[in-house]
Amino acid sequence: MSFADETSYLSQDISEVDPDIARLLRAEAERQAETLEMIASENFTSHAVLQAVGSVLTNKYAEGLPHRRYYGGCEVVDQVEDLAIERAKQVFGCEHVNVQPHSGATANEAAYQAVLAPGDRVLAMALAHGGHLSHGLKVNFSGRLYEFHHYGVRREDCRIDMEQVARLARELRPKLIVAGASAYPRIIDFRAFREIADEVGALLMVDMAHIAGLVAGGVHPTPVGIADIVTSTLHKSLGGPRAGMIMCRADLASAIDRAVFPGLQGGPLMHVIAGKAVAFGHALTDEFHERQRQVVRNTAVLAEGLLDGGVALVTGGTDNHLVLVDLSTTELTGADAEVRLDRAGITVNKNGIPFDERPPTVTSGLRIGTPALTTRGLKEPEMAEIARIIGAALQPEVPENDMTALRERSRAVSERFPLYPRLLSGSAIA
Ligand code: DSN
Repeated sequence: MSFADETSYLSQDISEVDPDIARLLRAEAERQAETLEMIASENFTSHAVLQAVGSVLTNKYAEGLPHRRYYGGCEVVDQVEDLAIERAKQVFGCEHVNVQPHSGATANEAAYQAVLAPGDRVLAMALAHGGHLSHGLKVNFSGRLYEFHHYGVRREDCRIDMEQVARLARELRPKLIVAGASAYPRIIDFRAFREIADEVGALLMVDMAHIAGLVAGGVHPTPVGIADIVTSTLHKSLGGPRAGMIMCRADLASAIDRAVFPGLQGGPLMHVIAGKAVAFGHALTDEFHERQRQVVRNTAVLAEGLLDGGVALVTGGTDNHLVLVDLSTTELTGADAEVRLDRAGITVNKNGIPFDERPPTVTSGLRIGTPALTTRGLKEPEMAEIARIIGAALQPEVPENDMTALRERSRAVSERFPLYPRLLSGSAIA
């Protein structure tokens, strides 16, 4: 191939141009297919979304908003972004949406920038109790720029302590209250947050990244219409491309739009916005709604099976897409347990639990979610089998032979639900 031969350079397959990366793409597709993916914030996006994200739209600069761009040649991508916006509004019933944030963290950053000045006071859920690092962790931009204070969960039942939220809100008079979590297994009462925000004259923002799919599917109460601003990612329970979005009341629209661009980002990722449009299209289907109901049923069966197997759960169960395993009374740490399950063919992440005495790199918890496997087609019987595998893998001592047998059982489950067969049967991935 001559580099000067543009046609050849442009049209060559990745397996010819870059066999190293091609091999790694295939290896990752095989890893995803051959293991049981239970990281609560992950999902499998559709082939159609992968096609949109891998499209020529990656070539296009489109700074600005549809029909008000700073570049020529935007007539096609304007239609793509219009469709993403229209569909997002249909899915969530929001007054305004900006579909340009690259990620959940940048969506949050833009939302703060739209309504706060540096140093303003914010009340949000503590990361150690299930919040998120962009909700004011000291080493995160949010904790450095704004004066964050944190509420948490009650010691006795690990549910969000709404009395503490109200008390802190009255004492601190924050400009913004943030609700939303990355490791909380129960329904969040957005109306209760609204009442507190109204009482103290604060704005309410909900980061619904984890539960966006459940909200779109009608199996978790929506924060849209209750909160002033709702941020989200697309790639968690919603099952879209890796990216973020911001919804808000109509009167905050221009502040939000200006915070995203030019406040924070340059050119939007139009290929990803096309993937968002496809994902919102999926979310409007009956099949998607049924899948979200199945996510909740699957997690309930997983929780029941784990409890039956003697595995303790934070809050004693779940209402949503995840369970939080409590290892605080065992010798096994979250870090050990993550490795154990990895060896048993199940991918999860160690996670701090409320009032954890172990450091964040070790932890006393595991976060286990069902959205990815539900997308793959697994139902209650498979969840019951997975709960048995996890229960066996978390026993104090697991001989090597038993671990091998557990891995084979996981493999037997995954083999019955092929993942991306069209990709894996071809010579190239994507
Ligand atoms: N890292 C994500 C999660 O796993 O929940 C949150 O950004």
